[in-house]
Amino acid sequence: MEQIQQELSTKSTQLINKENKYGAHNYHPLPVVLERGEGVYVWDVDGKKYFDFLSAYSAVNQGHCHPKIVGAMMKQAQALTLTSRAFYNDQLGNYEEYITNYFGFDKVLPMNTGAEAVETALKICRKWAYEVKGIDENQAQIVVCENNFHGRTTTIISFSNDEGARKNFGPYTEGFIKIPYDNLEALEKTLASSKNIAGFLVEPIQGEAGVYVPSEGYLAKAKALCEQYNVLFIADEVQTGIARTGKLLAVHHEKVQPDILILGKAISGGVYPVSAVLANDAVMNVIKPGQHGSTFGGNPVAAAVAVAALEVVKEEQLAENAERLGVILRAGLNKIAEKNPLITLVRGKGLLNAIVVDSDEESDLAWNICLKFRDLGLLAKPTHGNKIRLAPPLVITEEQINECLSIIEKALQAFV
Ligand code: IF1
Repeated sequence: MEQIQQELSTKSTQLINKENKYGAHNYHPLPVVLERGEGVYVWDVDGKKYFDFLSAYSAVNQGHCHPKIVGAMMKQAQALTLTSRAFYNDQLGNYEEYITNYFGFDKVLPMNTGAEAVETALKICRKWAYEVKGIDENQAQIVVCENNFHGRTTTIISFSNDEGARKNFGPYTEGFIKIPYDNLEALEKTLASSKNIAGFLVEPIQGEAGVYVPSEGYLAKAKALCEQYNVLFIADEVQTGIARTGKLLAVHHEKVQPDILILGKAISGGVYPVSAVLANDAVMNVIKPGQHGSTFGGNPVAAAVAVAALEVVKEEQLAENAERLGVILRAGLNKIAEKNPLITLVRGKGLLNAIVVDSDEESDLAWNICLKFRDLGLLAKPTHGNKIRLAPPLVITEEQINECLSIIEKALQAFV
């Protein structure tokens, strides 16, 4: 473990060292120890206040510890937390009706984490391929994009091209074809190449890869190609969904309705693990009793929390806020970039943004910039070396955006 920054308090250092001693080393967190969150702010164990510009990777879109969502969790947690799906409960049906109407699908299959929802979507797609499209058993292929991030299970990392995510986790799951992102020619060529193509799994914006926004029209044309070749268009909106990019879903920027929609993270406002797979009956009804599920999937607390979290998105017009403030944030970042050569690119949609800093991917410049952000009261983290994701909770105000732009400008000055 590298030398922890000197300026950390004894309390922080002790807690970091405890994690290092007793916890698996599967993360490399920024050296800050948090103990409280409220709205756009988090506080460390020494009482220092920060703007949260990561939002737990777009899970706390509604702001930390939103009172309505926490209230829904506490109320349900004192009534009934878990029955398993061996029995019915009084929360699930209402949630299922609410979320299917909310996103415009016939049915939802409730799960817990984003990766579980992605796995669920892949299983539904394959089953549909054999039982509806008529592909020969075990021959189904699903098209995915290079530089994808869909989670950390063995099947999902099997189609990752990030060596760090897949090395020495083999043998890998078969049945996936990788094509370049934002490349319709490659997609059409692949769809036309075989009768065994079952689905196309895509992030409407590639988050982990560094907030890659595809060309205008890519998603709509990709969906049209999938229709033409009878292939399911599967949108992974775990990170881009729930108002993050300025629309309820990122695919809504192009008026696309996926065949399978994958949601997670901010469905619960970061209060509880909730994920969901939505589809219409022609696809979802391939799943019969006993063929898929999970102990906590659709539990009463998750159902109550998710309804509250989705209500907040509409009540507080979070998509509209993200759209408006994203424009202001990117304009401010571009203004800083005009004077500071360190920023080579600003990109994003709504309040899912990133700056690319002038260094190669191996450099620790972005990491050091994030340490400086931290010292000035803003928390962000690099993604893939030289990109810094800037994604505050969607409840942020214009005044707070401007305050954060000043912090970002001041921090970057220290590196020129
Ligand atoms: C971590 C990354 C982001 C996701 C998309 C599925 C999942 C994710 C588009 C799986 C999860 C999280 C995982 C989290 C950090 C974060 C992340 F850096 F790992 F890649 F956001 F970009 N589809 N993304 O972004 O959902 O199983 O995690 O609930 O620390 O691994 P999950």
